[in-house]
Amino acid sequence: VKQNKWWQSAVLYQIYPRSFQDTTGNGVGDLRGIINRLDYLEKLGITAIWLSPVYKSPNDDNGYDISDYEDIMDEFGTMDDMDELIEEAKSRNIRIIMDLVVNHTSDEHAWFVEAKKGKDNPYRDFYVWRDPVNGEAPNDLTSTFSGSAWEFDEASGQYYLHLFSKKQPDLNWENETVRQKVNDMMNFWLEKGVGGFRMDVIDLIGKIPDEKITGNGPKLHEYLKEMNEATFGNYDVMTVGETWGATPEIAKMYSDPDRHELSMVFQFEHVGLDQERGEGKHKWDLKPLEMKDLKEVLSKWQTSLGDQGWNSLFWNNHDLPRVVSRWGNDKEYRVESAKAFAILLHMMKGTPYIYQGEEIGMTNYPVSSIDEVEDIESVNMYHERLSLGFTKEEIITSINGKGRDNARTPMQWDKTENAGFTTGTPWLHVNPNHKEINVESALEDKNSIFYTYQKLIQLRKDNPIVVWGEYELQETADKVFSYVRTYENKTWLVVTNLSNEEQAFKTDAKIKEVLIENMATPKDISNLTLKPWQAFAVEI
Ligand code: TEU
Repeated sequence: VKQNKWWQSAVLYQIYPRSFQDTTGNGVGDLRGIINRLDYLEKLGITAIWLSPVYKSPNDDNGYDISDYEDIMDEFGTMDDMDELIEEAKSRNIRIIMDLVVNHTSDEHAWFVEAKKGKDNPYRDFYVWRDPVNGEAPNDLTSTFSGSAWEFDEASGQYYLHLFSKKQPDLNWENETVRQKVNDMMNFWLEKGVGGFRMDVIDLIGKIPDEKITGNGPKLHEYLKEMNEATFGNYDVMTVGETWGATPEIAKMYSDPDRHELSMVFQFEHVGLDQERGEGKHKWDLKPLEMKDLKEVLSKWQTSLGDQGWNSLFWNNHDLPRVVSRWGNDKEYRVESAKAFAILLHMMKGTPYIYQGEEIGMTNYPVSSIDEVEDIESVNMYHERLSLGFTKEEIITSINGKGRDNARTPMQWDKTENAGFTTGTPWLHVNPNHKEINVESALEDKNSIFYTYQKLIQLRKDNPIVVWGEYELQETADKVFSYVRTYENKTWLVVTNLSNEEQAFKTDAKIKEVLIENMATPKDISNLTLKPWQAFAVEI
C-alpha cells in the first residue's frame, strides 16, 4: 500500500446549502441551518462534508458562478457563520471540504468587471477573449448550457469564452497571474482549517479553445502539480477532482500518490450508461440502464487503479437524478431498492459520497411544465430543443429523467409544511412525498434507510477489509450484482438483486455472519431465489 490517508477510510456527505435548512425564513438554506443539523450528520456517522459553493454569487448557476471567493453569499450568512461551521464540525471530527470553482468566475467578479473595461485593462488577460472570425464567433465550441460558448462584447468588439452560462466567463489558466491568484485564495481557505477541496470541472483548466480542446488539455497536469505544491500539498487534506471524461488510465494521472496531484477523482462512466451513445447525443437522450453494463463498468474501476490511484464512489450529487428513482424502484420497492444500492456501493473499495436526502431515500420530483423548472441547464435545453423540433412532452420527459432540480428539492426534515426546510416560501418546490419520506420518520423507524446507511458507515469504520480488501465480481444472472472482498484471512460476499423480479443465485459459500441485509437472509444461501431488490453482505 503506497499511502494510508484519513480520506481513504472517510465517508463524505454532500450538502447543497441552498436546499438543506433555512433558518431565516427567506426560503433559501443557510450556514446556520447546517450548523443546527451537525448533530444529525454526526449520528449518521459521516466524517467529512463536501459543501457546494457558499461564496458570494449572483446565483445564475446557484453558486457555481462566484463573484467573491473570499466572502459568503448574502443568502447563506456571514464569514463568521462559516468560521463557526468549520469549528463546530471539527468538534465533531467532521471536516469541511470546500467546492473549488476556478474554471470560470461569475461575470460580476471584480476581475471580469475590470477585464470588460477594455483590451488594455490589466485584468483583460484573466479571461479568454478572441476577435470575430468572418464576423462570427471564433469557432463552434458550444456551452454545456446550450448555444455557443462565445459571447460577443459590443464595447470591445471581441468574444469571450464561457463553457457554461454567459454569466460564467472561463478564466485563462495560461495566465500565470490567474494561477497565482487562485493559489492565494486556496491558501486563504486552508489557513481557515478546511479539510480540502472538491474541484469543479477541473479537467477543463488545460483547455486550448483555438484548437477546440476542452477536457484533459496538455498543460492540465502541470497546473495541478503547481497548485499542489503551492497550496494543499502542504496540508493533510483531501482533494477530489470532477473529471467527466476520466478513464482509469487518466484517473491514475490525477491520483497516483507519486505524481503529487489530487487524492482522487469523480469519474462518470457509470453515470452515462442510461443515455444514447453517439454524435450529438446527450444525457437528455434516455435509454434504460443495462445492469450488466453497470457491473462491468464499476468492476473495471474497482480493479484497474491498484495502488496508483483511489476511487470515489457515488450514485448521486446536485447534478444527478436520485438513484432510487433513476435505477431503483421508487414506487413498490422504494425502501428495498434504496437499501440495495446503498449496500452495493458502500461495500466497495474507495471513498463513498452520500448526497443529502439519499440516506432517507428521497426521490425525483416530476414536473408537467417548464414553468415548474428552475435549473438553467434544463431551461436552456428546453428552448434549444423546442427550436430543433422536439415536442414539449419529449423534453419534459427528458427533464423528469435527468434534470438537476430532481436533486435540489429541499431536504425533507419532517412532515410539517415545507418539510421543516423553511417557514417561508421555498426557492424550489418541496416534494409532497415528504409526508412519508422525512428525517424525523426515518429516525423513529429502526428499519429505515437511514439506519442502513448508518450501519454501512460503521462497518467501514470497524473493518479494514472494506477500505483495503481486494474486489472480485461474481458470475451471476444479469440483474444480480454480486462481488467478493478479501483481506488477510477474511472474505465478505455481497449479493444484490437489482430488479423487480425474483432471481436465481447459487454459491458454495457458507455464511459465518450476516453483516447487513435489507430483508431476511436465509441461513443456507447455496441455492437461493432472491426476492425483488433483495440485498445482503455476509462474512463467509
Ligand atoms: O458540473 C459540471 C458539468 O458539466 C455538469 O453541469 C454536467 O455536465 C451537467 O450537469 C450534466 O450535463 C459542475 C457542477 O457540478 C455544476 O453544478 C455546475 O453547473 C457546472 O460544473 C459549472 O460550474
